[in-house]
Amino acid sequence: MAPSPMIKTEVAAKANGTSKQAARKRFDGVFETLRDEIMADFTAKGMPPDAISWYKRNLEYNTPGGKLNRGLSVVDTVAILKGRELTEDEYFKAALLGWCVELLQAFFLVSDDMMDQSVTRRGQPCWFRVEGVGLLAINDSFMLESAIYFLLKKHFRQEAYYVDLLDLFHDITYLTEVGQLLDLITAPEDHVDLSKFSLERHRLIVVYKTAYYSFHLPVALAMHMCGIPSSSSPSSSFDPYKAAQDILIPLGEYFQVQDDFLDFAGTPEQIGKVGTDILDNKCSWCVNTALALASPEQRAVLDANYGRKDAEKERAVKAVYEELQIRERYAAYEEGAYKKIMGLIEQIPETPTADGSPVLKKEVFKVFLDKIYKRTK
Ligand code: GPP
Ligand code: MG
Ligand code: MG
Ligand code: MG
Repeated sequence: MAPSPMIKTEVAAKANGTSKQAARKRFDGVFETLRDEIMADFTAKGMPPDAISWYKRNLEYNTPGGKLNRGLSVVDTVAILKGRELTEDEYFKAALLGWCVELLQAFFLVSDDMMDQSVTRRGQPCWFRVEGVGLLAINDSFMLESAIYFLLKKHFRQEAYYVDLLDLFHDITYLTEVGQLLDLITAPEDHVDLSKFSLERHRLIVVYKTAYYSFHLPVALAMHMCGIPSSSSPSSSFDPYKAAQDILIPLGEYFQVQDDFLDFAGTPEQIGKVGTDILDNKCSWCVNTALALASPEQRAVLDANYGRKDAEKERAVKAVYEELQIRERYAAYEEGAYKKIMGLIEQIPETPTADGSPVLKKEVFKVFLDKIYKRTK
């Protein structure tokens, strides 16, 4: 059974808000340190002032300023796995890994905005649209990616798990690029072909394009930092990284389905933006669910109106969604996803290992799930 939503008093909610703000401020402070380290190394290479100010502006324009959920979740996961407050050094290292996830995301978003010909990102013009940037943004995105490996080398080169961190970033970058490919060939902006869409295609795109880097990466980084070995003992076949992935990928899928649903059903006050998935020909959970259920007449309406930059046509698509009861179907999906993921979490063994090495905890995943269950923004 899903729990009833937690009732928060106004005071508790406010205290929560304040501590969230404080956590973000501390995390932001680490970014400034890291940016200064990157710039000090760059300057020491004999770079001229125009190059220094360019790279600094690239880092500052594209890395902070988002919701920072991915980066902060590395810190939160390390704290849960350690089961105590972090030392200053542990906090810094966890936050550094968090910022590496944010740099990876910055690299993806700068280039994705060029591929998607997007206009704004995080309330400001996309980097490639900034006066004087243009196609140079391609190189800037590469430099954001390189900053990850500079920071990992500087701070983790001596650790036994350094190579695991490198493998993880490389593997997940590749998987995300695979997802981007699937996304781009399934739903080109300028050519609507709904026969390419399906719920299976949607799942594949979401898992590769979003779930690996947003959900699996932060937790796996935290697990490496806490010294969790890939197999708990030579006699055990349990692999905690595989177990974590088996929960985090469905969790990421569920998260993206929520995002797609809210793009259709959320009010601008709730989600802080106006949904554009129908206008933009997105391979969204909503259209795929509608396609799977539509009568020939409804299918014809979808074919004629989806992905056209026209508010009247968008309304026609939304009317089909309502006829097909997308809201009720989403509520049923959400209950099913919650139960399935809870079931997976319950299977995580927490028994101490013979050699005393740290183990995975159910709480890591429960915190994630509780954060997103029934979210409306
Ligand atoms: C954003 O998806 C794209 C990614 C998160 C991955 C990009 C990967 C690369 C290898 C470049 P989107 O375009 O659907 O979302 P948004 O609406 O935020 O642009
Ligand atoms: Mg995009
Ligand atoms: Mg895209
Ligand atoms: Mg969306």
